[in-house]
Amino acid sequence: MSSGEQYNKGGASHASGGTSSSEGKSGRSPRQTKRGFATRAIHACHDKNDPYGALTSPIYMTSTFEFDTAEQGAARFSGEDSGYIYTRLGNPTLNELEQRLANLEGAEACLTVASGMGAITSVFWSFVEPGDEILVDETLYGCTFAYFRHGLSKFGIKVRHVDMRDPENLAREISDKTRIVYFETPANPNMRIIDIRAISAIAHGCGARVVVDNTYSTPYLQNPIGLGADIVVHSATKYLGGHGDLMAGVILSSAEDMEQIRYVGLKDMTGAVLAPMNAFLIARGLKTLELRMERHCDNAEKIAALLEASPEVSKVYFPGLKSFEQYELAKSQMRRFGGMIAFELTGGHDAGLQFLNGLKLCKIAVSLGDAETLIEHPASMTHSPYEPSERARFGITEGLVRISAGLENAVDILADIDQALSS
Ligand code: 4LM
Repeated sequence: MSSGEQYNKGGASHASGGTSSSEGKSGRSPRQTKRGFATRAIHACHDKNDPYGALTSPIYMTSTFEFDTAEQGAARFSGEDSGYIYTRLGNPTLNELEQRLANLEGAEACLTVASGMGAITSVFWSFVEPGDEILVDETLYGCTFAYFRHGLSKFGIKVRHVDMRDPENLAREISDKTRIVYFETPANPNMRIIDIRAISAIAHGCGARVVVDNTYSTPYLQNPIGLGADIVVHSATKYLGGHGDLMAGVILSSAEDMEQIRYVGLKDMTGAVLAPMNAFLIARGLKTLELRMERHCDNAEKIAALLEASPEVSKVYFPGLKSFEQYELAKSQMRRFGGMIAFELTGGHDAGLQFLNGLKLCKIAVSLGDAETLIEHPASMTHSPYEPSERARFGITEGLVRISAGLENAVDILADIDQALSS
């Protein structure tokens, strides 16, 4: 990490919109301790060693690295020489991005991988063994749920679901067999908020690691490690890439845990290595992350207000609404409320599908965090890996519609949603 670029250990308060706290008080910045989020997302950990002084770091499109001598090759394998060996173990393009992401998320170490699922599976294969137990929240992205329910459980790992909205539920269920406590906050698709501080305190009391999927918030809105979590994962396919043109995942943790995740989870177990071209595209996406997140948040707030006022809508799930039952908790750990909204129509499931088919501008598509507003029906799409009875039990209703607010002009998104609702 380059000098002056310190870890951010804060929670919701980190993103100062480009000013450090000292700057805020004095109006000047004589001795800035931590640069603003956008500045770090553009500059942090830039590798200045390019022979031509390229402002944008080159893409190292190479799978392997040449050794000067056989002895040097052996020394790299034994760890005596820290140079590169093979891109599955490390690559300069990935390395620069990883250092920048660690800076933004307030972590000691980062690993970029081929997809969000690659990130989640690389973490679990690093730390669980047959006979272990993991406790996971009830509401998860559908394929994450499928990995736990149908994947890990086949290998003798006990997976139990706990409604983590109430930390007392975790306190009742956790035991010394629990290796990992896992959740998303806000959770996909129904926006449940989990108290990162409270859950981490309980899990650590029993020696379990806390893994948080921070995809919905990005490091701009929420920093789980600063709130007590041990490991953060992201689907960088979403806001971090930001343009709907790549698949990628990110893992952040202590340097010690990352040794295990990189050299066991990624190297030997999943092989889910990120392509250098995609690392370059994520680094490009990061330069506008703050700008984009502000716009996603603005648009989502306007969409949520429109939905809340609509007679066709029976319930809106958006943590930025005062009527949202976990509004205060969301405010205490997120800087703003993000770009994701879920809602139910009074007409239920059929009205939901009719609404989707009535859209003219917004796209009917899964995924999230793109420039385009994306709208989908979780029960039949992203959350179809849940059995209908599991969806009912875990609060993923059949009529739920999910919106990823895009970057278009709000007036156009609102007009499209309004006409689709009245149709
Ligand atoms: C979707 N989501 O919801 P990759 N974690 C979270 C996610 O939402 C996703 C992943 C991990 C959606 C994909 C179709 C909270 C994905 C998995 O898709 O493997 O990069 O991320 O629409």
